Amino acid sequence: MKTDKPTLWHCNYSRSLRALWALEEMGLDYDVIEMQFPPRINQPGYKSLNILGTVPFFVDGDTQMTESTAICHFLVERYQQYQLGLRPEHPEYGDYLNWLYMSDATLTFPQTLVVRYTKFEPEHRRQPAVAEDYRQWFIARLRKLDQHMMDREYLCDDRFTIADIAVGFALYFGEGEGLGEEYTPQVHAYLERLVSRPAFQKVEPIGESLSPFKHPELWTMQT
Ligand SMILES: N[C@@H](CCC(=O)N[C@@H](CS)C(=O)NCC(=O)O)C(=O)O
Repeated sequence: MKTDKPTLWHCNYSRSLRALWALEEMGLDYDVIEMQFPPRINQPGYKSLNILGTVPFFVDGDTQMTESTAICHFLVERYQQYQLGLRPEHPEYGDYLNWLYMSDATLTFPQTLVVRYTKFEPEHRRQPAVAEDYRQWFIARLRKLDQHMMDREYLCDDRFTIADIAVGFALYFGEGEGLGEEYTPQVHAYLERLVSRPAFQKVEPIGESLSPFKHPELWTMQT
C-alpha cells in the first residue's frame, strides 16, 4: 500500500479522531476512509492492510502508521506544521513530548478497559470490579493535568498544539463514557475550549452512521 496523499482509515468516536482532527487543523489535503467499528470484523480485507486490525491506520507515500499520537507528531514534522507543534530547541519540548506520550499510554488505555468490561463484552464476561478499578486509575492519572490547567488555557507554549489534540481526545472519550463527572472545573473548561474548535466540529461527526456507539444495533462481538 502506497498513497500519494495522507490517507486515514477511520472509525467515528475512536482514536483515529486524533489524526483526523490534526489533518483538519493543518489544512492538509487528505483522504479519509470511514469504517464500521471494529474494522477487524466489519471491514473485509482490513487485516491484510493493517495486521493489528485497529484504528487508526494511516498511509502517506511509503509510510504506514498505527499509533494515533505518533501520526499527529509525524504530520507536524513531515509537513513542517510547527504552528501546531514545538521544535526540539523549545524550552517546553520535553513537556510537549510527555503530554503526547501520556495521552494514549496513560490516559486512554485505562478507559478502554472501562469500556470493554462494561459495554463491549457480552453480559457473562463483564467485570464491574475491573471497570471500577480502571475508572479510578484514569481519574487519578488526571491529577497532573488538573494542576497544569489551573493557570493555563493550553498544554504547551500558551497556544493550541497537537498535545491538546492528543490529550483532548482522551478527555472527550472519557466524557462520552460518563467519566467526565469527575473532571475538575478547569479540565471541563479546557475540554469545552478544545471541542468548540471549528476543525473538531467538522470532523467529529465523520463516520457517525457506521458507529455502534451511536447506533447500538451495529454492535458485533468484540473479543
Ligand atoms: N495505541 C493505539 C491504539 C489503537 C487502538 O487500540 N484502537 C482501538 C480503537 S480506539 C481499536 O482499533 N480497537 C478495535 C480492536 O482492537 O479491534 C493508538 O493510539 O492509536
